[in-house]
Parts: sequence; C-alpha cells; structure tokens
Amino acid sequence: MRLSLLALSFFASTVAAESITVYKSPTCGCCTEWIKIMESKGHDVKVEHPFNLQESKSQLGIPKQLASCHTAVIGDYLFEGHIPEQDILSFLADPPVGAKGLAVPGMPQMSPGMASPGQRYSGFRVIGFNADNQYWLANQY
Ligand SMILES: [Cu+2]
Repeated sequence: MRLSLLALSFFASTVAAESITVYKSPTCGCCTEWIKIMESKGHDVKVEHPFNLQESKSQLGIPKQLASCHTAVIGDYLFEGHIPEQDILSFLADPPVGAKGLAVPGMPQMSPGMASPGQRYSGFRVIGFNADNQYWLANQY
C-alpha cells in the first residue's frame, strides 16, 4: 500500500514536471524563493543571469507594463514574475489561442516567493498576454 502510493505520487510529479529556464538578477532573493517553490514541486529549473536583464526581457517579448523581477521560459511560453505554480500548470494544460504567457507584474507581497511559507496568496492578479500586446485577466488572488 505504502509503496504503491509512493509510486503513484512519483508518477504524478513526473507527468507534471516542466523544464524551466529562469532569467534573473544574481542578487534578487525573491526570484530564488520562487525558484525553490517550483523545484519543490518537481520542476527542473535552470537559472540564467543575463548581463542586461531589461534587454533580455524585451528580447523575449515581455510587455514593459507587465514586468517583474524574473522571467521564466517554458517551451514557447513566457511566465513573468511571481506566478503561482497552479496557474502555470493550468495555462500549459490548455494555452489560450495566440497566448504568449502569463505575468504577475511587480512583486506583490502575498505572492509565491514573496509571501512567507504557508501564507495564503492574495492581493494580486495573474494576467495573460499575447504578441499583439493584448492582456486579459487569467486569475485573481
Ligand atoms: Cu526577485
């Protein structure tokens, strides 16, 4: 019984695991906290410290108004800032047509990587965006 449960949870985490590249500044601690959360959920995170982070954001295609401290790239999609893992997984499970990714602009205090462990996420929005600079509300905490 114990073994099969373990096998099941291993299988579940294997299925959901994403290969993520995160672009961040070497000195930003909240990005590292967000990365730790993603790793604790089984994702494989590779970290890059570009010389000019703002330039790399615009090269990747992050709209200026949606910018946060770190940019995560998963496949063809961009995930800007302190987005809860659950929102990333639901997006990837069924990406809206034409969507480029999701963003939590700025660094909201009660978001993953900013809030203390165990605190409830609140007071921020998860915004979807596309290449035409159109935004929509994907989720709200
Ligand atoms: Cu940060």
